[in-house]
Amino acid sequence: MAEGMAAVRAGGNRPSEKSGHHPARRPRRGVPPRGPPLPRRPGRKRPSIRAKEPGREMTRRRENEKGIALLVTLLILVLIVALVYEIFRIGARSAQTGAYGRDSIRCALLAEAGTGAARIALRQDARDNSFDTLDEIWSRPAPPIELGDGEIRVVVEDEDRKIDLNRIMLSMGNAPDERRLAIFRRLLDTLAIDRAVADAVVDWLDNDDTPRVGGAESAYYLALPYPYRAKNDLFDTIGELRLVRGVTREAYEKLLPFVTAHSSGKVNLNTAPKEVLMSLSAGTDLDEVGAIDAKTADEIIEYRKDHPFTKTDEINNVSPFLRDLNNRTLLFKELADVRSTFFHVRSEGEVAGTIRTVDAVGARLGNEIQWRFWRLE
Ligand SMILES: [Ca+2]
Ligand SMILES: [Ca+2]
Repeated sequence: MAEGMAAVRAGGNRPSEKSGHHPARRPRRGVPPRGPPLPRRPGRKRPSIRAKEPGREMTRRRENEKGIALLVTLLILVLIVALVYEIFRIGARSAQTGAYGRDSIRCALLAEAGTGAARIALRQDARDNSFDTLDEIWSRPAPPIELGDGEIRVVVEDEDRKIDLNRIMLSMGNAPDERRLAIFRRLLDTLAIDRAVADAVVDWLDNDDTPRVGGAESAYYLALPYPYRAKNDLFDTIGELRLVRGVTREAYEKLLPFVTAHSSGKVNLNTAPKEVLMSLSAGTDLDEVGAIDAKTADEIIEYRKDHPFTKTDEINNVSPFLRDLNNRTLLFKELADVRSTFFHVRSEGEVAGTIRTVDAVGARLGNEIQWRFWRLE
């Protein structure tokens, strides 16, 4: 404001100086110059009235000067009004920005508080039992938490209900685990997505630059309009899938509920959706004893509603086919579990229409939650 006033004063001084008759100033239009008259332009006569009536000329000059003074005053007024308006406008805008910033910080704090609530629920659940189902303190849909004029909305989902794309690669990073690759292929079949996506994912993960049949390495990605290299390493977030050849927006949205980049590597039989359960019977198991089809997956889902699995062998109770599959293969022992280790927490804080979200993945180890991924949106 002090600056504004200084500007007003400075702006006000300049025109008044102009109105003073400083000898060095250039003559302005309409203001007769002092000193000797300017040479006349050839062929142009001055009005004879000026020569004949010097008294009236003086009066006009004074009137002219008065008119200019009035103009200058008006100009100063316009300037002051413009400046006041500008100061008011900037003030109003910064007041708005301040309110937004304050709400934004409060929203972020609320969202963070939501992750704290999720952490407490997950720790409590670990004390309650050693299996994880869709009907527990962390997994039941939680109502919004009202806090003052703010609101927190938290959704917790275990990542172990999904297929871990990073586990497709063997630990040396140079070859896929064929059984896990077959599981992913089966998921692609179920979702009606081109199987070649599985080969492109393997190329994305493996540390060589030799493309598989149907896959893609840097040579392919570098020829794209916006070129980039194949990662040749594990996924940090599942969003990276969008960079992989063949993963269109449509394919990505289909895959999103069923794939993860952070899990124990074992699918939780208590929480896995139908599409994931149907993928589990891939690979050699398929040739030997048949596949978990849609009907068998439905039987598992129906059974676990009343009888949550407390150990994987309880799959034997669901149907003779599943007992046979379990006894003849190591499928459930090696690739399935009844508990979850990784949890995705999405916590929204809202104040007066402003929303901030924490998107996080935590690993529950014993009774503690370690955040492995954390993003404030
Ligand atoms: Ca539990
Ligand atoms: Ca590669």
